[in-house]
Formats: sequence, C-alpha cells, structure tokens
Amino acid sequence: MNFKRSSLFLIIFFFCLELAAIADEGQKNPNYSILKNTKAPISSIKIINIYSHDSKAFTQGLLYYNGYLYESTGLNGKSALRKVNIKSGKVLQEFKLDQNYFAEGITIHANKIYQLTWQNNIVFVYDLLNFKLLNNFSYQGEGWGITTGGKNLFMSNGTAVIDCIDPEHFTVVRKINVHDGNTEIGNLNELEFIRGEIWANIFMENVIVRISPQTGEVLGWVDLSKLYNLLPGDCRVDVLNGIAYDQDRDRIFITGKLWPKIFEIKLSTQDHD
Ligand SMILES: [Ca+2]
Repeated sequence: MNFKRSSLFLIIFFFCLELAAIADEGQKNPNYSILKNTKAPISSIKIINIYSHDSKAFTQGLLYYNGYLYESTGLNGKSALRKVNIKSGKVLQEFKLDQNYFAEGITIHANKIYQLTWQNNIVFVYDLLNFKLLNNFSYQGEGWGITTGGKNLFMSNGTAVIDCIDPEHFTVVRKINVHDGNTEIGNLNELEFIRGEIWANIFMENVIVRISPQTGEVLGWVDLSKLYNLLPGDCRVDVLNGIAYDQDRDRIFITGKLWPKIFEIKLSTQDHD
C-alpha cells in the first residue's frame, strides 16, 4: 500500500515537474523554432487597446459579431457559450453545457452559433439571439478551432490539416494541408478568418500562423510573445488561445486561457493596406 502510494506520488510529482518545464519553456523561449527557418514574413505587433477578460475563462474560442465578443470556454463542468461586452469584459448572456462536454471553438454562420467539443465528436448549433440549442452534428476526430469564410467553415483538430466544412450538413468538402515550404505546421488551434486568410494560433506557442485557405501555404507569422509581459505578474495564466476579428473596423482581438486581459493589436510590419 505504502509502495503504491509513494509510486503514485512520484508519478504525480514528475508529471507536475514536466508540466512546469513545458510552461517555463514557453515563457522563456517565446521564439517558436520555425521562425528561425521560415522564409515567410514575420510580423511583430502593436498594442492598440487592452480590455478586461474573465480570468476564470478557459478560452477555447473567440469571435467578434455586431459589436460584441462571443466566447467558448472549455473544461468539463465549466464549458459555456458566452456573449461578452468588449469594454467591460462583462458576460451579458451565457449557456452552460452539461459536464459531459468539453467545449472548444465557435463560429457564427447564418445567424447560428456553431460550438465544437474537444473529444465528444459533436458540434452544437445554437440560435444566435437566444442561445437556444437548435441542432447538433457528429464528426470524426477531435474538435479544436472553427471559423467561417462566408460560404464554408474551416475547422482544426490539432493536426496540420484544416477541414473545409459545408455548414448545412457539417460534412468535409476538402482538406487543407498546412505547410511552410516543405515543413508541415501542426498543433493548429483557435482560428479566425481575417482579410481572406485563415489565422491560427499554434498550441503551446506564442505565435499565429497566417494560412492560404486555397493552398494551405503559410503566408506569414505573427510573433505575440510580447503580450506575456503585459499580463499581471501575479496571475496564473495558461496558453495563448483566442483570435477575433471585427471586419467593419479592422480590429483584431487576442487573448488566452485564464488571461485577465484581451488585447487589440495591429501588425507592426503591415504587408497590405
Ligand atoms: Ca476565433
């Protein structure tokens, strides 16, 4: 009994050490290794505004729609769909999921909200206005991020493949293999469709990759490592996760899991108008 207990303790101890090492590596070494080898342009960022964000929100999906942010939070028992006031960070409307579900990315298409789940293989479809559950579809594999290109949806599952999805039946129309030159880019997480490109943050890294929806080719990188310096030192934060885009005012919002802030940013080396 004692042996079993001490073995268990040792396993937990080393697991925690490993987690701490990973987190520490992420903080100390913000320059993702691909950035040393890529031929695609690397942008840094300018901070335009800083807003409050619920530091208990384990953000898995973020989007902007008609003046509000919509957010999906994960973890079993804490998963929810939220409508949020940008300036105050206050939650204006919320639907809590059953504890069996771990929510992931969200997108809005045709006045409906699509919310992925991580390993439940199910996407929930809600009415945009009242968050009433309208429908659901099942899919193969894990659900990570989702966004809309207008006609079709784009969905990530943690690999280097983004599925292009027909929103009517939630079936895969085609697959997009994401690559930077000859290097496959995996761990694609939260997504946003921005100026005709798919932007994805990379799980456990402080970078966003800009992807051609047509070819999967990497068009550029955004280095977001400076955001960590702007988070309060005493708060417990998890990884960067969450990109939202206001097309009307060309505003980009970034946050992370348990981050107390949402940042409005611009690229400091704009390669477009
Ligand atoms: Ca998003």
